[in-house]
Amino acid sequence: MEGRPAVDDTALGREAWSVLDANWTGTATVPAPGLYPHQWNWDSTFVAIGVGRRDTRRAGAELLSLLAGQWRTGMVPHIVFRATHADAYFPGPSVWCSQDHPAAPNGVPTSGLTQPPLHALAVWWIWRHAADRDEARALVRLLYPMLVAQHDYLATTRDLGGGGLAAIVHPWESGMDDSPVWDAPLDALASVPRGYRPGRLPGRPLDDHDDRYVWLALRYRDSGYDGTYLREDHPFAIEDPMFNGVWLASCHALAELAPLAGADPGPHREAAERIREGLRRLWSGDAFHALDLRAGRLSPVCTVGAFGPMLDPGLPSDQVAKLVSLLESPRFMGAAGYPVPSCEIRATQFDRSRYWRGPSWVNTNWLLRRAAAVHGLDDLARLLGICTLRLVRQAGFRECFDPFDGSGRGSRDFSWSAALTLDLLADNVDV
Ligand code: 9WN
Repeated sequence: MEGRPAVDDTALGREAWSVLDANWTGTATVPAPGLYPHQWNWDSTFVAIGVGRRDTRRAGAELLSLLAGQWRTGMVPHIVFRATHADAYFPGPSVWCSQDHPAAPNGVPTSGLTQPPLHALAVWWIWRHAADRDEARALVRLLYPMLVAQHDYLATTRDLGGGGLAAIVHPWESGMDDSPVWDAPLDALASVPRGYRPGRLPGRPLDDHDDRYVWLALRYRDSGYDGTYLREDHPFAIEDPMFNGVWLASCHALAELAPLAGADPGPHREAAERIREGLRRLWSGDAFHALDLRAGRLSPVCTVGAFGPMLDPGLPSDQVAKLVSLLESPRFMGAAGYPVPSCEIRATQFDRSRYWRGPSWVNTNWLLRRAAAVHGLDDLARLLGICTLRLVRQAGFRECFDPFDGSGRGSRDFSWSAALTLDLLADNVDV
């Protein structure tokens, strides 16, 4: 365990703000200095959720800067690059070649993939907590059409399975990049040449998968980021329960926001119903599992993604009960000193130190806390909040944490860990 004194709430909040200020580029917040020098999609959304508790304007600036990278298809890219640091991260702008695509924004280099659509939920969160309602209302009005375009893109171009869910076409789109859920679909890819990116990052997953990540991204790029190619030829297409659970929550949020923008909430409620119906295919009897559309089967591995659909307030109560019992069992929280492990502990793929294969993360804890609150599970929500604050108090704003002893893993001064700490502190979860 790294030495770090426990700090009181005021000091912890101050430390969180100083991390966020240090990671602020003037227009956006990078996830971590050094390792991730650009703007990432769901990272910035979590940042907006946290900073919005005190500063609506800065939360809005964060989201607007991300949405400056939105493609005319509605797709919100997973990375918006800073031209000044073009070569500081691989794969960078010269690999994605967004500038060659007619739907990409002019002068804003981006990746060609997306990440979990948490944005509408974040905007609703900012609205709900804003001190200055006029400012927040103006922000909602400005962002609403962009959010609608994003949701339309997911509902059309990404409904590859035809059942109302959005498919991810690359592990990076899940945000849980190295999850063991992607192992089998990656292994199933036909003969991927080696050497795209030898020795990408220390401590990252199976080397062979690095080549597969890049190969997959290049195949999509070389199709011209084409929706028909995705539907008919792309070899990786997965309906992920966390991605779709987040999307469903964002549909509910858009329904709440629509009247503020003078729009009809009805279509967002209908979209939420369609996703809820689609998620039924991902239910195995005790949890939600990712559905590999190419192999036609559910992933046998159970991860933190299994709980994503709990973000839906309309999830049937028997499914909620089963998910809570799984979450509290020794497969997840019950055997972890510092929940929630990103992969179930009894899985052969579980690894307490490797990204998304075991460590606990502040952002997924936040999502599960929200899911618990949505179902009135106040004790569970409180426990998740307390445990998360204990992690950052003891180990700092690390990227992720060992679920058994709470020691920090990955980058230091990680933005979403700092920002979501601010959100938890604002809720007084310790009290
Ligand atoms: C690829 C920035 C991102 C997070 C992801 C996390 C990691 C990138 C990487 O870092 O992904 O997008 O280099 O592996 O897995 O959740 O958004 O913090």
